[in-house]
Parts: sequence; structure tokens; C-alpha cells
Amino acid sequence: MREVIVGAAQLGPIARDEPRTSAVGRMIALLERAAERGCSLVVFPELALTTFFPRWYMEDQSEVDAWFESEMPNAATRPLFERARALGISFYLGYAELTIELGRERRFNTAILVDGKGCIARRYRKVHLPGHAENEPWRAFQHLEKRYFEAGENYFEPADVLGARIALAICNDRRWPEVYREAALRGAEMMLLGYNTPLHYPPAPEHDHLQAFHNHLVMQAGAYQNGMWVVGVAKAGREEGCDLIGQSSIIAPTGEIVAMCSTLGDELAVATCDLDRCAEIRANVFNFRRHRRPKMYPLLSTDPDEWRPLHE
Ligand code: ING
Repeated sequence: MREVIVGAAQLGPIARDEPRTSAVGRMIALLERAAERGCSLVVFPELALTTFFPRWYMEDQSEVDAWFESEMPNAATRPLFERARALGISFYLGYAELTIELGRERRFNTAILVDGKGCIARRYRKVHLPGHAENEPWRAFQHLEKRYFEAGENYFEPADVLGARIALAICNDRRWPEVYREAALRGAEMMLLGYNTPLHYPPAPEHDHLQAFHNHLVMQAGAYQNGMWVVGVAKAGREEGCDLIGQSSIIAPTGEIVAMCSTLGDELAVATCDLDRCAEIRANVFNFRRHRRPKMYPLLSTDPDEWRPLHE
């Protein structure tokens, strides 16, 4: 048995004018609770330092950049890094990253995995950016991730932390089966992800009542079909007038939800995850080497010009 006690540290709403130090203080309180419950790994949500700012259209780049972190850790987050290190807890943190690469400003929806010594073991940049790039006033609220972020180009390569092979994803990534499969083919035993998911989905409001179902459907399928633990953690509740789903969960390689948050506020759900349980699936029903037929799926990673999808 290779057991890791994992905490899903859900956050309730973060107000537009709530300082990062407040969000960090709330996360430290969850870290303390996690330590009391023996956790060695804690997962926080996507964009966990601020309100979900892509819900607003902004033209002034300096206004947009106020939501980003230009270094990590920084003055606001160092207390979180230091407390986690003192407690010997590794953690996943989602935030908006502004970085300079080859003299060019780059902006990503980023998540990091910080090990028990306070070192960043993996930095992941969100590959699947949902939403749109221009103002669409017909929507009750915007979803401008395609405007404010560049799409990441990380290949879901797991990091070795706590004796586990841990891959990272962010929010919309969890809806794409390729994400879990690519990570599993690279040996991942656990997928960590944070999310900000509104109840209302403007392009298809007839699906609003299915948001919670779809949330668990994709993560449970990803876990079972790839024999991996999945930890999905929400920023939840009514945030600046927008209702975000909760139900942060820890899901076993069998697809079973073994721990779940039941409020829409700051809440910790804990489970003991035996990483050797991945073999129950990966050595049997989804033994990739024995049963999988990559030659029969040639379009899965080919150029879009070869696809004939239902809609462009
Ligand atoms: N949020 C949502 C998500 O993928 C969304 C966007 C909601 C897409 C509902 C489709 C349906 O959970 C983020 N931040 O990706």
C-alpha cells in the first residue's frame, strides 16, 4: 500500500475587492484543518487568489494585469508556502500567471504543485481555454479566458511527489478525455485539478440543470477509464452574482466518489488514497499494453484538417 492522505480544499466565493491576503488566510485555515486530519497533500481551486475575473470584459490591460501574479511565491502567497512547508504539506494552487519569456509578456491560467519543502515541483498552464475572446453582451456574464490567457502547451507529464506520479489539469481540461489518457500513458496515478464552474452556461442554458452531473461524470469517467485517482476542487457559491457549483470530490480509480464537499463555502474533504489501487484497473480492464489499439484511433491526435466533425 502506498497511501497518501489527500485534502480537497474547496473555497467559497472570493469577492472582487477581496485582497489576496484574505484568500491566502482562508487557505491557511484549510491547511491547518488538513494537518489535523493527517493530510500530506492539499488541492486548492483554479484561480484561487482572486475572484473569477474572466466573467468581466476589460479593455484596459493594466486593469486585467492587476489580477495576475508576476512571481510565485510573492508577498501575498509566501505565508501559504511557509505554513505548508512548516506543516510538511504539498499543495496544488491555481492562479493567473504573468511572465516574461524571450522578452515577451505571456499570460496563462496556471496551476503549480508545491512539494513538502516548499519547492515548485510542476507548473502547468491550462491547455483547454473555454469561452470567447471578444465582449458578448448577450451573456448574463462573460467567460473571457480566450481573451486574457494564452493556451498552455504542457503535455500532462506527471511529477514525482510524495512517492506518487501526480499530473495537473485545470477546470475545462477535465471535460476532455484525452487529458486523463495522455497523463495515464505517461504513468500518472493521480490527477489534480481546480475549477470555477458556473451553474448557468449561456450557450446552452437548457443544460444548466446538468452542470453538477457533468462535473462528476467527466471526472469519474476519467478516473475509471484511466485507473487513476482524480481530485477536483471548486471555487464555489455565489461569487459576484454568479452561482458556481461546488461538490469538490476525491474519486478513486474505480470511479467511485470517496469524499465530497457538501457546502458551497470553504470546506475540506479528506480521503486516504492508496496509489496501488490504480493497478486494479491498469493491470486489468484498462491494461493499455494488452487491450488498447492505438492504430485504430488515428484521428485522435491528427491535424484538424483531417477531421469531419459535426460542427466547426
Ligand atoms: N469553467 C467552466 C468549465 O469548464 C464551462 C466553463 C462551464 C464550460 C460549463 C462548459 C460548460 O467547468 C472553466 N473555468 O473552465
